[in-house]
Amino acid sequence: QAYRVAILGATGAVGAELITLLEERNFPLSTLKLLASPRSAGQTLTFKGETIQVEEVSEAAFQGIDIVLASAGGSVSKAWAPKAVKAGAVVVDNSSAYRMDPQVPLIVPEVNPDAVTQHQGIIANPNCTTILMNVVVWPLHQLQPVQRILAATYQSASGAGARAMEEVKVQAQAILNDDPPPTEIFPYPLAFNLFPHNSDLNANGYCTEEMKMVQETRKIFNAPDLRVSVTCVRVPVLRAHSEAINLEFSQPFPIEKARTILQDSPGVKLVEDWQANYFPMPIDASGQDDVLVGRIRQDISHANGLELWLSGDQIRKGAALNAVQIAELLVERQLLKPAAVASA
Ligand code: 2RA
Repeated sequence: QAYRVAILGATGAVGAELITLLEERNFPLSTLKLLASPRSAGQTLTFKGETIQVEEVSEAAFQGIDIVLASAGGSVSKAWAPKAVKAGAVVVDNSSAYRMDPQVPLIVPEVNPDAVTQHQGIIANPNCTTILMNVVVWPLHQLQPVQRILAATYQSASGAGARAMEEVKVQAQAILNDDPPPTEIFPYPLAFNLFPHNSDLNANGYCTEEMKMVQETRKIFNAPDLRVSVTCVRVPVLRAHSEAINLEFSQPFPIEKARTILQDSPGVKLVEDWQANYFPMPIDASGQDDVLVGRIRQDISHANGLELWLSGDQIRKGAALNAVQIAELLVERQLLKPAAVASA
């Protein structure tokens, strides 16, 4: 069987990766519709050698579509996802609009694939940093439940979109020319600099990006009381996020056991060469499906603590690949007709 697929937000960085992945993974589709805002409509993109014109999103555009892969921001998803569901499609939404809605499954296929059966038309793709962390922590959590997670992120420009990636290059060139770096997308120069993630600050002092990692991990792990604390930082890397993670268990977690588990875990690649001091780096993670993890070591400050370091492609596993894997789950489990139509 082949499905009729639409990508909403086709002209963005994640949209481009969705097109690549549908082609690369030979997703069983009969038609691919590319949708975007009026500003981007009319552009042409290529899928399997065929030129497709990007259409303006509209209610009519969802007629006859089975799956919508949406990556056009929260307000676009809020406006259009219910309409797509009403038209009979299942929406895999990459925005934060529905992630914490109790009616909406939030899925990392390596962690909680069975949640897909609960969908009522919309399935949420978690935040990039959550996905990367969850793929690595979950297999360890299966052996010994983690009690507390402390993380710091090193987030690349790609997390803010294609224009942000371009901005860093322009800033770098300007600085090398002794000119002031332009700032349009980012609030401050990112080239040769870094800054705490500039998402909205909450009353507790954490920014929204940090709270996403806390709340989404609890939902995905089905561990509402899990203690998680995160500091998110934007760094002048073009693509692929990195994270330093400290895990606290209720008893010591043998390092060799952690290595063996991670070596055998889906979606994870162990990258450790202690002699060469070679560990995961964003340039190696870019373009890869697996999250690279390494530098696994005993926390010298806590007998039950483990330290690890990861790099993962934010556009791929942190967004587009995870969404396509969810769509593949829907196909495998024959769940493409929504159990109930979400209200508009
Ligand atoms: C970032 N993609 O890196 C994320 C936003 N949630 O900023």
